[in-house]
Amino acid sequence: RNAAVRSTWEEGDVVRTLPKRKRSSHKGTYGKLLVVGGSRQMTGAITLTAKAALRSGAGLLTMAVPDDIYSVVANRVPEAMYYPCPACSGSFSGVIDVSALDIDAIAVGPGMGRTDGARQIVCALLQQPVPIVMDADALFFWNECASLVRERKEVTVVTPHPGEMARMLRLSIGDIERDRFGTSKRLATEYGIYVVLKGPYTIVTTPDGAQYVNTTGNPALAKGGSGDVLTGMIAAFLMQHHSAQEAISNAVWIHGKAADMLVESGHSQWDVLAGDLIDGISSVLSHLQ
Ligand code: NPW
Ligand code: AMP
Ligand code: MG
Repeated sequence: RNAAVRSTWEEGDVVRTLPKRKRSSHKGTYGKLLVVGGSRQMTGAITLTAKAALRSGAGLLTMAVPDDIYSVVANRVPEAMYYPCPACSGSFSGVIDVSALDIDAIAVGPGMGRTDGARQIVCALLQQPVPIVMDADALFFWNECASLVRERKEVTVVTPHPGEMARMLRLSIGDIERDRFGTSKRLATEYGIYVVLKGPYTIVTTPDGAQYVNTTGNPALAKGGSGDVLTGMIAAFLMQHHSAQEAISNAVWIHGKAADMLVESGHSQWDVLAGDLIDGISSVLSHLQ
């Protein structure tokens, strides 16, 4: 497949590319993920990201959250380990030193807030030599951290909704919606990154400009927290696939399919919660098995 490719990503592609769990494996086989985010105003987002990553097969997960929301978050995700950010009162401040942590990938941004400390942490994480998924408030700092992205050798994934994409490119939301393919391709090829432009028919664009359009999902996803779930799924899948494009496209497809299966089995498009999507991951994965 080359840079001219523009195609849909379908169930057959997911079945073909989703890695099997090996009999001779252990938790380290499936990757050690660090998720960074949360603030006093938004304790749920990073919880959703973490749970979605675990439901998507991540082997080990560490959550870095501000010190004073640690107990709330830790109560909700017993499977995670914690790196409470010291002296982070309410939101991130100062730099956390993650260089000593043994990690295979990073997801950063959900519920993080937009403080100066958050910006410093995003910039510091971009210098870690592991794949990174930037979402939500991490994207708010795009223009300040973008030069660091160019220097990265490992996979970088950004997952903007049209509002975030508009801010990143200093365009209007209308400009993005009128040219979803063109604006995605420009960002992906200019920085050598994977761009996931969300919305109905989410587009995944690779650093060489190939584009894959998702075919699942419905307006049940139009509710706070849906994107935070997707971030955890993408990060977990990056650690378990050889191809970043396949990892990202599979996560996006399964995320949409979870919403589709929920509305086909007892839920309506009104009542689905982001947390239900996490349970929905189980239904999709067992359906694919
Ligand atoms: P409008 O005004 O709604 O029409 P922001 P965010 C626009 C956390 N969360 N198509 C939107 O337009 C996140 O993780 C925490 C077009 C507005 O202009 C982040 O950390 C939760 N336009 C933080 O909140 C649950 C669209 O973009 C702007 C669009 C802020 O994230 C909720 C808003 O973007 C949430 O996930 C679309 N599809 N979508 C929790 N439980 O802890 C959005 N816009 O200001 O970057 O804010 O996405 O709300
Ligand atoms: P966020 O705005 O970051 O919470 O992300 C929203 C998620 O829900 C993304 O994965 C979107 O693609 C998805 N989504 C939102 N609205 C719709 C819709 N009307 N149809 C399909 N997917 C949607
Ligand atoms: Mg979001």
